[in-house]
Amino acid sequence: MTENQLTPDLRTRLYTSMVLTRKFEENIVTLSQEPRRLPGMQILANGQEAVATGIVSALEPADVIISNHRSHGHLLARGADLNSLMAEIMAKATGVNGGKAGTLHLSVPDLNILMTSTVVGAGPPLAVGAAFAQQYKRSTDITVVFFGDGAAAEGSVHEAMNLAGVWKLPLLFVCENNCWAGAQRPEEHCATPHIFQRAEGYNMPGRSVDGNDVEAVYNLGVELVAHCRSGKGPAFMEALTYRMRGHGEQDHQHYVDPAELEIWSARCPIRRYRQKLLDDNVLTEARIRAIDQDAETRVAAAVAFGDESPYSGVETALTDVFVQPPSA
Ligand SMILES: Cc1ncc(C[n+]2csc(CCOP(=O)(O)OP(=O)(O)O)c2C)c(N)n1
Repeated sequence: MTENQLTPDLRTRLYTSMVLTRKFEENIVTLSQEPRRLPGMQILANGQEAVATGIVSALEPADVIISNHRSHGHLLARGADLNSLMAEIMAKATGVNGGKAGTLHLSVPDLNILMTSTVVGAGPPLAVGAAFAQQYKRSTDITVVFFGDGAAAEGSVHEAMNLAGVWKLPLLFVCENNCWAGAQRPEEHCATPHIFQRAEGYNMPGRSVDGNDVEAVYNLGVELVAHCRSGKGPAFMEALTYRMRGHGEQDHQHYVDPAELEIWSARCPIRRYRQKLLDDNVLTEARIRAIDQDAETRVAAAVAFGDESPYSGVETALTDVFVQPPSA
């Protein structure tokens, strides 16, 4: 059951989840700088951990998650296994998708993470399908879909919002407005500075939140998830946050004003929350060090697991690619 009260235990879990994501991705930064360690492009959500942790913590395990290319935090907050996630990013056979998805198309069906996709704007229409299935089966589960401010300008997202509004689907749209879409600012592709206001046009509640404040995200998440679960239809959240690294690790973000980065660095969701938990006497410095160290140890073990695992063989190239249709 999702807790409505921010108990010390829940607050500790929110902190732990964000730290784990940060450490996991910091290791990916290191690996991506070493020759031939990681195949392909690495896209990280450094600075956006509070959105993933806050929303996913407000869900029930049976709720469906659909995400985009910046997905590690969503998966880790849901409890994805670190070893098989790291192995997947390394394209190893022991990866959660047998090494074939890599970081950009991860899925963990056992945890109801149906898919993540780097096709910008692809998630919301598929989330409409997942939420329609939930409604059709009269289940109380909901679907949440994560996408960026750039994706919010895609026609597919508007169509998905419209259909979800027409059919009153149990679907929470979460737009992570991280102030960038590649090298484009929201004002270059969005006609409004307030993406959440579009929700009104599709007959659903739309709210915005400080996406670097994990408790604010969690509290609004609980409220909007309850709305979706109650049968009243979809809801929309715009989480205002910032992409602290380049679009991908190959992007050295020369186009970003260092002063702006500094302002957002001071708003680091993890540093802010650590201080809050210390001020509120929820955690001690020693306990924080232990949590941080435990995350580091777990991530190091995941890297070792990935290193020791074999690459998937060419003979597996066509397995798990096509679904066998059920026989008539
Ligand atoms: C349909 C499509 N168009 C363009 C791209 C290239 N592309 C990849 S990520 C990206 C930016 C997406 O920005 P946003 O939705 O704000 O998410 P963010 O990367 O900021 O998390 C673009 C244009 C793509 N992958 N798919």
